[in-house]
Amino acid sequence: MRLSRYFLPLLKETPASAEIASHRYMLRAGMIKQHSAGIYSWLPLGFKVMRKIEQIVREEQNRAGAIEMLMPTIQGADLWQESGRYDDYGKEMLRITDRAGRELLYGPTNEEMLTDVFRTFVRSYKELPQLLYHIQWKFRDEVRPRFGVMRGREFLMKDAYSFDIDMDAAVVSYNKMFIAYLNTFARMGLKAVPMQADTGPIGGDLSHEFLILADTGESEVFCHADLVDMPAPGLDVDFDGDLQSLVDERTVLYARTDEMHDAKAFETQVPRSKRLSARGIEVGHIFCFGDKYSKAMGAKVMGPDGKEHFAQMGSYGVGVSRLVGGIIEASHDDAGIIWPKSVTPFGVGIINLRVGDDECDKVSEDIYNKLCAAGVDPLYDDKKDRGGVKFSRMDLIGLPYQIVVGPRGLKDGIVEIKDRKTGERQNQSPEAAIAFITAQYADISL
Ligand code: 5CA
Repeated sequence: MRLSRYFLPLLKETPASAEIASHRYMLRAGMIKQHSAGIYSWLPLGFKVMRKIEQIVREEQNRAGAIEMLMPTIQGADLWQESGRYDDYGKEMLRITDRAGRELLYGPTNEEMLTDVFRTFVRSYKELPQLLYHIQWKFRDEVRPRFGVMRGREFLMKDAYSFDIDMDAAVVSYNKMFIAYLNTFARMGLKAVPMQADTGPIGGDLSHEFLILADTGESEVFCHADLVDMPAPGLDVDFDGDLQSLVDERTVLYARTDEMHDAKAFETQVPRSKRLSARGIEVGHIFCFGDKYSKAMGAKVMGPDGKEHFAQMGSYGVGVSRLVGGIIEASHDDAGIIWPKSVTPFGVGIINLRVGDDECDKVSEDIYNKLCAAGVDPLYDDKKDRGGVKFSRMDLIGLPYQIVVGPRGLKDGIVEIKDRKTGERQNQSPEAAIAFITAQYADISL
């Protein structure tokens, strides 16, 4: 993409309303535009990142055996009356009436709707387990939408739902999502810690929140420090095998959000030097709530014993749009965002320091064309701005690498490569720079 043709409305001033780095940088880097509290347009740069996050989530759901579908954003009130949650949800639910006077709502989650799909089509234990997901917009009329996309009112969520014949089988499904989540967040460069969590209006006893630690996080968390650096299980996990030991390894140490925190247990179970109390951003939340919805809504299957059983269910959410902000909270500096390679909106920025100079234009165009052909998706700054403006703009939007093409270097046949994260610079021939950048993305699909 040529910057001169892109839509990248950068802000010079930091908007006063933005309290945390991710919100500030998302506004300044032209990623989002607010329309009303907690409701945003995703401008091209922000949208590109969100799509990449969504794709990683999708790939890891699929790897775990979940199947993608799509349910509507607008739901009928009747299903929620059946489950008993129509009143429970209170003012957080956006209620709508259609022209026929029918009560509708903008879905805050989809347990009821998928339970309805399930009870319509599934009759026998032989069709179980089922693990279905969609990636769809949600609306929650939050009391305090804030921190940009972190606590929005309209937000994009991946939500999966599992149906099993009994509780043991439901835990097998739960474990699949538990492991898939760790791999998902690790692919985005995040260290997400699973913590015992409160289940709130979703319900059930078995539940984990996945939190990334950040001072600006809304949740207060307490955990054993060793959990933070525990490596993700890895993409070669056999999701048809027994995952219990992998889950146990990551749940045996103390890790709880403040609602579940027990100061005594924390002290007795965790040595003083390992006690970590911090703030965190909740990027995922998984629940196993058994027959809460299947019982209320009559979702039954015939079991091997010839009797009817209520499906045992779980639901599993990832905050896709929240992750865009979460990743920035975890990875930025004073100059701007630092994207991990896996979610960067463009693979590399090419800065032409003297647009209009024959040699600079020729070399920049050549690098641009070759990197496009190599599938690295470069952003070429071909605008006629001063060097300083170009450097700070490229630092702000945070692409992992920059290639700087200037008249002085070209006299010696070199361009400069800058690593955005480390600030390291190296001089290379244009061909070597192309090869270097291409190699950095060899195992990442952009
Ligand atoms: N039905 C369950 C699982 S599918 C559910 O709704 N869980 S949840 O309420 O915990 O939401 C799942 C994830 O969505 C959260 O972990 C969080 O990352 C994200 N999320 C929740 N509320 C918001 C919000 N207001 N803005 C942005 N993301 C949100």
